[in-house]
Amino acid sequence: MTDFLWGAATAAFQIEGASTEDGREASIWDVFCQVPGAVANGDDGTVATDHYHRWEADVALMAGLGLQAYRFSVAWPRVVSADGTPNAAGLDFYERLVDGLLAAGIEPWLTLYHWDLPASLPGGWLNRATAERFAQYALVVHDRLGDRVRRWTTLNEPWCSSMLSYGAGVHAPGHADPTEALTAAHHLLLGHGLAARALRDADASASIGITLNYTPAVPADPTNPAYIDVVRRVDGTAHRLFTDAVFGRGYPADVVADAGAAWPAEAVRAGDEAVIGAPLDFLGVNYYTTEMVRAGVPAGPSPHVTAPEAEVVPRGLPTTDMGWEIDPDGFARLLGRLHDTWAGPAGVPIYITENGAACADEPDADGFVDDTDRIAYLDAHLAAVEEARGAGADVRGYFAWTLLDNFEWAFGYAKRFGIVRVDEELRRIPKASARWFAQQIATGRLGAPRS
Ligand code: GBH
Repeated sequence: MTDFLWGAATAAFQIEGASTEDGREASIWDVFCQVPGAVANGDDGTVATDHYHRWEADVALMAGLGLQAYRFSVAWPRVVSADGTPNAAGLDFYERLVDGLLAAGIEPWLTLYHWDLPASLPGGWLNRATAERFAQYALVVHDRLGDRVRRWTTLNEPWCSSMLSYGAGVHAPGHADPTEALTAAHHLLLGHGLAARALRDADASASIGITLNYTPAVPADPTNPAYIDVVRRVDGTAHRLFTDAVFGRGYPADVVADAGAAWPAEAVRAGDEAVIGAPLDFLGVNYYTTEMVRAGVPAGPSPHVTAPEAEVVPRGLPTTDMGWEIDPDGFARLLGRLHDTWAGPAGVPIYITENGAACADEPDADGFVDDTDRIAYLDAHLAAVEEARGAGADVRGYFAWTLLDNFEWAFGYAKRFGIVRVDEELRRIPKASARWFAQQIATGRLGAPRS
């Protein structure tokens, strides 16, 4: 298949390590990892997979798998200092990486923000100035790499860096306040719009996108109006708030109304929504699962700031090692919806920028993991992509999450999403899924047709 791009994805904080080297400053995740109880086992990102030192071997590994593209993120605190000056040594690292990828025939897909905000920025995403700093940072990276990197993603999953970070308190910086969550969401989206515009002005031929995460909700009882309404509100803040905004439609009126007094009316200034709706060249989609929900009783801080009573009802579907239910049909339906509602009308193609599974990997005596469960997950979800394409969705590529076992945020190193195992000595050992994925790429086959 010639019109389909195959790759794997990672994120800086999850793999790089070298957290104080070559002038890298602290990110909010370095700080959060120090909070007792914030991250499983007290894990942190100081070493991670040591990709900062092993990038060359990692690029060779990617080439061996036949990856056509590699999605990685730049660590903002590595390349811009607290006073705003570019850090040449940090930029050198990404230049080496990009040059190495290009030499190996692998297209670099660069994400500017995958959650590792410089800890020095006052107020973090609660401060409007951070959106402006983000656009300046985008230009610093573009100045160095714009002649070689054609694919630019502003943000990874702003829902997570607002709702999980400022609403539910489970991601850095660990706040739990609905207004803060919505304020952070607005400033993230404003940063996206400002950076997209700055990159476009600097480079008319750059391809610019954003990656959003989607966890479709379905009602536990489709005849219960209260459940249908809770699904509408979950979908409102999790999906429509972000997708409508980046496709130039402004914030959905029902979400603003549902937020009520929690809506950050002062933060949202005249003209902001137009900035956020800057034209896009692609939509990145991250998908892992769907959730059946009902209206329950609010129990502590919720990422669903306009639906705190949303309660997940297990359907009895098989789950991954995260406890997330496996639902490839939900993926096919989601892609149809995204194409029909947003991407298609805007003439914007979709790329799957993350999809994958955490599995309870059991290495054999040689350290090899025969992860048939991960293969089954990837196969079923690739088949869902094929199905959605057959139904007309313009999906042009798929990045497996993730290349290497890595730092899984609040779960530390306890959860393994890699198609390549990273052992205690940080050795890379391709799992059965890596071999399988390499075969899929070689044959260009998306997946077995499903009955
Ligand atoms: C992505 O986040 C991240 O981009 C990536 O860095 C991360 O390693 C990867 O996924 C795996 O987690 O949370 O139980 O309510 C995905 C975040 C996952 C958030 C699914 C919503 C719904 C189930 N999303 N989750 S739950």
